[in-house]
Amino acid sequence: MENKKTRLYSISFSPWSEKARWALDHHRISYEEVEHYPFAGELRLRILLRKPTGRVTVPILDDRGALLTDSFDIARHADAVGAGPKLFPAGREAEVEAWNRRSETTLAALRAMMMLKFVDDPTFGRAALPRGTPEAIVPLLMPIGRGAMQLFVAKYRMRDGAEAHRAVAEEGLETLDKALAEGQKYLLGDTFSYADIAMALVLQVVSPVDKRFMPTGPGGRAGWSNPDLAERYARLVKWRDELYENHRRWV
Ligand SMILES: N[C@@H](CCC(=O)N[C@@H](CS)C(=O)NCC(=O)O)C(=O)O
Repeated sequence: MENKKTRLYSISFSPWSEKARWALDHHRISYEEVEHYPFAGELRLRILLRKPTGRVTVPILDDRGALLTDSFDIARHADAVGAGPKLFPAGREAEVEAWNRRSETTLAALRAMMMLKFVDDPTFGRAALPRGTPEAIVPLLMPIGRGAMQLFVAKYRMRDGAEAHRAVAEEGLETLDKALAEGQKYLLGDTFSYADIAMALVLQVVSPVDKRFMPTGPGGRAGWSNPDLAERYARLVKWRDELYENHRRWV
């Protein structure tokens, strides 16, 4: 009688959603994707999670009633129920988890830098408006778009320690750069793992991956790129591109 589908609530262009999607696709797990719209979609998530207050985020996996509310938990679940080679190789779970923590802090810092740039620079004021908003009404809607971005900045407390974001981002990228210094393909050395997925997605906010693999978010490539970091860590961007070519071909 259980014929509910597995559903992934996600944002098509969000690195966190892509981490979960990649793990699910790696294991050939079939699921239906439900696009989440920040703010507009929040009530639906609160009802799904029965969580009236506190922060709710995507990705969320609803595997026929079992709810997983973090990309890392979704990846672990995919590894447990899926068919592909393990993304959390036996005995190396702690290493993968440490890389995921690094991914979270680095990504949060890079996202905060990007959002603060959007909020403070009027040329990105339209980034929060839906694609296809008619040009004629863009000027009228700009203040609403800007207001939405300010709420987003507040939700994730991005102004807290605003000066520290860059240092945190650089530290994360530097650690990744050192770990790959010998030119190895994978963070665990010999095998592709969730550590690679988690750290590859950090680079989405340094230099977005080719749009064959995932769409670039509002603000476009210019908004999502960080030219000086992309230049300094060009080797990492290349590493990420190769990972996509070799391990994300069936999207
Ligand atoms: N630790 C969480 C973080 C997820 C997260 O920050 N999600 C953001 C991605 S932009 C989100 O849901 N934003 C939409 C919103 O806040 O409505 C995970 O890995 O799943």
